Amino acid sequence: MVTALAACGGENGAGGSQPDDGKITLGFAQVGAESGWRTANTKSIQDSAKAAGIDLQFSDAQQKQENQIKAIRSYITQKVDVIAFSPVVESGWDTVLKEAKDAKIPVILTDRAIDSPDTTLYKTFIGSDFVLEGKKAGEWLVGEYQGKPEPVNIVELQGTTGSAPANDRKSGFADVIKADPKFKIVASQTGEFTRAKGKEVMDAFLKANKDIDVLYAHNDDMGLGAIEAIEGAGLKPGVDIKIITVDAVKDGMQALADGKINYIVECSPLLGPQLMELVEKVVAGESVPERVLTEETAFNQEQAKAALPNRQY
Ligand code: GYE
Repeated sequence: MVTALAACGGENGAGGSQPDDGKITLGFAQVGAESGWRTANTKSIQDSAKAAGIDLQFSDAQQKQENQIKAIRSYITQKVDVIAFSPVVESGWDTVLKEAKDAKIPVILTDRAIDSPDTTLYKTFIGSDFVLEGKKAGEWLVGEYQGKPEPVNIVELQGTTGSAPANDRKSGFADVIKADPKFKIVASQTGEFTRAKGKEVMDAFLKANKDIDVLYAHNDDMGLGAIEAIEGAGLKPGVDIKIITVDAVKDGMQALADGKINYIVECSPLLGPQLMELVEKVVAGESVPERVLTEETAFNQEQAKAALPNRQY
């Protein structure tokens, strides 16, 4: 419940003044609807805004930074109380975020980080540790091939070029597997976090590389697209080619339980409730931590079977 009173009477979002009507307006600039993760994330944000009595202005940028910048500018013009967004790429946000700062509208980064050294441009960042996710993927692989000296040929489907999860999942994974030269990334390309592109790029990987042992996909959707390509080439996903993905959305977990994926590192999209708490605190002028981390785990095939019946997304 928002307990703001008209008596506070301040200007919108000056980082401590309550909106005049007692109802907080949040402008949220979403990346798009590229994956199952994103759909679950959007639902979580919409549901929890409703539950918290927050007026949500929502926009979908269709994976384009220019659209996100336009949406943020329109939230500034509308004088919303708080702006939150999930930056499609890491770079290029300083100008628009300075505009928000000048308008005294607090900004919360949600899900993905930006690379600006100026941390006064936003109040807090809530989301996962993507480097750690990449490391978990690498550690599973190292364990899986322990005691086997033969070369392991890996293909990698990267997320959206320039996005925090693509950069970090790549580097975390690379950091762990570099300890043993038998692990070789023979091809690595973006599949834009979508099923369609995951399939298309995996098709090309299969044509260009005779001997692929492992696929590492930066999300479930690209992995699921790649499974279609692998089956189309007459190979058995999960057996002829081992598959590691990130997210753990239902469709991914089902493929894991069915033996078509071998390991999934979880990345929770359910950021809505925590985001709304942060929004309320920021509007009330309370201090918030600079970084809010999401708690996550990872699943093998047996664990996926056990977790599936209660999976929310
Ligand atoms: O892993 C992917 C989505 O930013 C964590 O974006 C998110 C990623 C997620 O499209 O499926």
